[in-house]
Amino acid sequence: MNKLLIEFQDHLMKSKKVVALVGAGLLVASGLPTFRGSQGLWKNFNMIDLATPDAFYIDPGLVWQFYSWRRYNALKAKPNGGHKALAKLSKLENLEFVTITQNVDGLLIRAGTPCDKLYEIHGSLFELKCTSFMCNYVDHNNFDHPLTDALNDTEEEFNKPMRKRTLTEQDNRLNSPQFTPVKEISESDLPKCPACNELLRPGVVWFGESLSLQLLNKIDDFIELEKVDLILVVGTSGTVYPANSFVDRVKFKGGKVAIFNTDIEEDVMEGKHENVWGFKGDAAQLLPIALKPLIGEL
Ligand code: BV8
Ligand code: ZN
Repeated sequence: MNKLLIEFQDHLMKSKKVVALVGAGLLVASGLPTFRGSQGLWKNFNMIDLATPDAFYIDPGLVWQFYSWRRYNALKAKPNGGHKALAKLSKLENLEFVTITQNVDGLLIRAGTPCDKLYEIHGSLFELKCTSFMCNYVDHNNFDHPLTDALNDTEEEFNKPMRKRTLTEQDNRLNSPQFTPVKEISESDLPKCPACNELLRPGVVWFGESLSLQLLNKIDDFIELEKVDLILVVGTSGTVYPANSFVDRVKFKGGKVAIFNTDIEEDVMEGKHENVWGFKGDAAQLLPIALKPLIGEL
């Protein structure tokens, strides 16, 4: 077991207050894509271009097909070892621990994380809310698929798998995965509010939208009132604000940082950053090992 891991586990055992900041890297082992890097695409669209109010305003049918595909795949996905390790940590009596997740797929809840220990700061794919300013209809746990007939066959990003036949060279060239073209869906065929019949939207926070102030206040209290001894930074590129600001705030108040990521800077790996550990690899594999002294076997 390497020296840095033992050092980390020593600190973990002595910690009274821990927070985790989770990103899309934790989803990879469950078969869900990250936002950046090669997987940040859906059909030929950049995911972060679709996760905006403008995209929804301009073409709600396109954005609903994207979210219908996300909902379907998140429902099909299973929590992995990383989700289960964090869920187990959040159930320990003698440790104050909360998870801040940027992910919207609900896998941490399905892994057993108590709701009062989980801050889903970017919302949830399974929350639907009305777009009308005059209406406050929200459906918090909607797992229906498809949400409307027009949104069926949004399960696959590519064409249905071709029937099996020996592929010639020519076929291969022709057979690069073709996107099922995005359908034109009129607003009347999209999910509607049962209270006022206006258009429903996914209950996620889009780029340019503010996060729930209530959640931000809870996170502020957790980080500011009493010192956090350790922040676990799991599978996040740290590009999105304000999520990325929590790490510096914990560090600023004397907390230590443990990064679990397939992509870690060399000098962090070599322990050259004071109070920062870097563990390179799949978070789904690393977390059960790193947290074992507290959570035991999964
Ligand atoms: C706000 C929900 C203010 C939707 C998401 C210019 C500069 C700086 C900031 C800004 C700017 N312009 C705009 C901003 C602010 C903007 C922002 O930060 N933009 C970024 C792109 C620059 N932020 C906002 O708009 C936020 N709101 O600031 O409001 C305001 C105040 C008042 C009034 C109005 C406005 C709202 C941001 C929320 C956006 N919504 N998701 C949806 O999911 O569809 S964010 C989206 O990206 C996902 O939630 C995702 O989780 C998140 C962050 O990405 P990561 O989780 O880090 O994932 P990523 O793919 O980036 O990285 C994966 C990582 O995992 C990598 O590091 C990789 O190495 C690693 N990895 C891969 N495999 C593994 C692994 N690690 C471990 N194991 C593996 N197997
Ligand atoms: Zn409504």
